[in-house]
Amino acid sequence: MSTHTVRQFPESFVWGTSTAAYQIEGAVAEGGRSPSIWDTFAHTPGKVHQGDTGDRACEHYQRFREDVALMSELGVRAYRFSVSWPRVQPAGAGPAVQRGLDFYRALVDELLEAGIEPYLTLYHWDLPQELEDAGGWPARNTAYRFAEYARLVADALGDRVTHWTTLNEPWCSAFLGYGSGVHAPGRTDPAAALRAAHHLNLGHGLAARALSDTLPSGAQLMVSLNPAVVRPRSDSAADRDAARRIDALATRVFTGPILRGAYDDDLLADTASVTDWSCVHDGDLALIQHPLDALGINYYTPSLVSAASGSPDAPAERNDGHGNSAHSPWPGADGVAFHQSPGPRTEMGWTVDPTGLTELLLRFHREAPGVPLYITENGAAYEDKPDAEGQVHDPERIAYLRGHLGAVHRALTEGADVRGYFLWSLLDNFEWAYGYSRRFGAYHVDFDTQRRTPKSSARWYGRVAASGQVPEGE
Ligand code: GBH
Repeated sequence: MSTHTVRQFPESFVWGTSTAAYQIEGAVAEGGRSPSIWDTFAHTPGKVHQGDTGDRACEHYQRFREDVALMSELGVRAYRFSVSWPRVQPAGAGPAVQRGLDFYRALVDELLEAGIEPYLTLYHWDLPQELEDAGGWPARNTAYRFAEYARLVADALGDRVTHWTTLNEPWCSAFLGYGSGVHAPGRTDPAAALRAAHHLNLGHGLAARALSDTLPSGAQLMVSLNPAVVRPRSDSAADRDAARRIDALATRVFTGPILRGAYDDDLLADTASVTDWSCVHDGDLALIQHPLDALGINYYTPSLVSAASGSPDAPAERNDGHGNSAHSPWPGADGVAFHQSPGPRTEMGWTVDPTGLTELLLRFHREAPGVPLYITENGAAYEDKPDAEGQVHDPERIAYLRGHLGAVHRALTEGADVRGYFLWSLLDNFEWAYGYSRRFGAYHVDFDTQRRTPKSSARWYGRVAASGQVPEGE
């Protein structure tokens, strides 16, 4: 008999894993798929670590049955994946390509047969290149195109998918894509980044309406955000103001319109020198504030900020992974410096701090009353080298997961309505600008042989999913 304390999760709690199309599928020229902005970006020299691309990735397009079998072996009952827009609607307009829809129908059927509930995300950053050429997210038309695409997918899969997410982390699409340029399409125009943020919000609202019109009753509509946990470095008024600014630009620029139907006054004032917000038309905010059935939260690490003036840490020349970069992803917040939070770090350099996850869940329990919450991504990158026997031991990842699941449990006991947890990620995959150099998977992938090997964390997570219990230490 173990004497360890055990945290018991509700019977109905959903345990899953998460992926995204460009990060795992490969097969970029199969089935009539056209290039997305990530194909273009990854094939542009100097944009992605060592010139890595998603051309093959995990070959999930060919190996999806094997990957569903991995999930069965793991014992998880839910899978969050994204649909590749250029696979389904290559030009970003016009009719759907049947072969593209067929792939996702086959994937969904394979999941349902295995007793795994599909959680479908419509947009995880792979905009059809043709739409970028027409202006991308800074152009209003992209929001309308997104809603049209949402309707195509809902028409095709609405009879078998219950859980629908419009966007994944629109912050990254807007501010890393058009502000700092470290993500596709690699533009560095602060005003364009803010317009992109508004058009992503509008796209969410229009798509939410299209989904509500199309899907059968009982469907669940959500959006996944990466709200920041921003901590001021000191209690000074200047540092607290820096934290307020980043909270506005990271989180409230989305939750304001989506949850409350308004952009907050402090955000509008902070960004007034960058944009006049004339991209917000009459009626937009009412559309964006479409009722949500659930809110998805992605959490990895908190941010530590201070007022830049008099700070000993000069802003970094290049992106340093914390928010300091040559081109800032924070338009209108030039006076803010980012710092390394104290504590152990993952291979991304991100500080391990589970308390941030409890804070976020309790915050949205307050700010989105009555809206169930899911952690749609959480996880960690570690080195994960196979040993002589080919086994991958990753005790750090187990510790990370144990800590963060403890944080979820704490939020539950304090009243937050948290319904599920999706581990990022099922597989090691294409980690965006880091290419294949960072591994987040429960399964190790050898990118030469495509061999998948469960890490020790996979077995640990499988036991948690099967029992609904998180042991405090082992
Ligand atoms: C998620 O994004 C993605 O949804 C997923 O596809 C990805 O693989 C996973 O996490 C792991 O990275 O230095 O100012 O640029 C992560 C999102 C990571 C958001 C780091 C902001 C740093 C801010 N973020 N981040 S900055």
